[in-house]
Amino acid sequence: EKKRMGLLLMAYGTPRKPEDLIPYYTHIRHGRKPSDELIQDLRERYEAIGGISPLAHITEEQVAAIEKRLNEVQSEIEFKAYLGLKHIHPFIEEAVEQMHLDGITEAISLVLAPHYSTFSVKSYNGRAKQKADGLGNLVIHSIDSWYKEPKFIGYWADQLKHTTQQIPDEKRAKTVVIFSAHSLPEKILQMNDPYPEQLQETAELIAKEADIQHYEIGWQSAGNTPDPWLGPDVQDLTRQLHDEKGYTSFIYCPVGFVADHLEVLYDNDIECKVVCDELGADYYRPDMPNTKPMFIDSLVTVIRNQLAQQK
Ligand code: FEC
Repeated sequence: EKKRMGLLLMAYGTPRKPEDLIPYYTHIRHGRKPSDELIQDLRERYEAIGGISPLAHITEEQVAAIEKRLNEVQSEIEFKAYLGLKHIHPFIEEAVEQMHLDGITEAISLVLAPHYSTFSVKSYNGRAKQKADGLGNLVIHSIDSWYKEPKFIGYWADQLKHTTQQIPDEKRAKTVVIFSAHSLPEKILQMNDPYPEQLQETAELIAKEADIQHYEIGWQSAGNTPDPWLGPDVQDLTRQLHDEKGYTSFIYCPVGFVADHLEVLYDNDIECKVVCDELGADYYRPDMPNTKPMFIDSLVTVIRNQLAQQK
């Protein structure tokens, strides 16, 4: 009999229907109900991208594709994938409970976000482990970050080569790539959080492989709270780079995310595009990884490397 193992894939989660929006937003805010104004603002952003985020189905497709590929490329272990979400059903804890009910005693966990932060990956993996410890007889081996995986870097490098080819020769010298991730409160810097460094390293690796001359790091989608967030914000950065360095073509690579969702379809494709239009600059945003085979393969490799390390 083949050995059976669980594969806990965790992601942010998104409202699946309009009624989910308030409980979802309240969960993100650690139980504090958002004001009517904040709710309206969020509702309008979802409406601007077509009413509801495509993230729900993309995440499910990613989970199915990873499970399928992982069971194709090796025959030693039969993996069963479970989806656990941070802010909506099925919650991380529910996924862990289901694994336990299915008789799984050993699992690997991976978050569908490449960089480690105490605010993101640490909390996902922490919640999974806490639930597993409570249930007993279930060991979870967590993967903390996977941004360095060469096929992941290769995915974005290929995208950038493709995008660059669409830019007329005479505009190439005035083209800049902005690599970005979700902003976090600045206080993570005092905690020695590796998040900013990991984004920087991701940018360097991709730029090197795609032979990019000009690139910068930016932060996006900062929260609506009074404390300071990591900057520069991608919109401010766009204006600054245009004014100070004369760039006229901007390529946005939101490498902290792996799917089409609100933070990309609104914060990049609408907000950054508006800034570019205002400046008379050209806007480009390569395709997100979603279920592209090279991306799915990159995660399958990460999982197999983790497995090899455990032996
Ligand atoms: O529905 C969709 O299509 C978008 C889903 C979505 C993703 C996502 C990724 C990350 N977030 C991270 C951190 C924070 C922090 C706050 C925060 C707030 C929001 C709000 C929405 C939202 N996030 Fe999110 N995030 C997504 C959606 N996020 C909606 C609330 C409205 C707003 O502020 O825009 C601030 C919480 C607070 O107020 O205290 C912090 C991080 C990621 C990337 C890593 C990951 O995917 O886990 C970090 C996708």
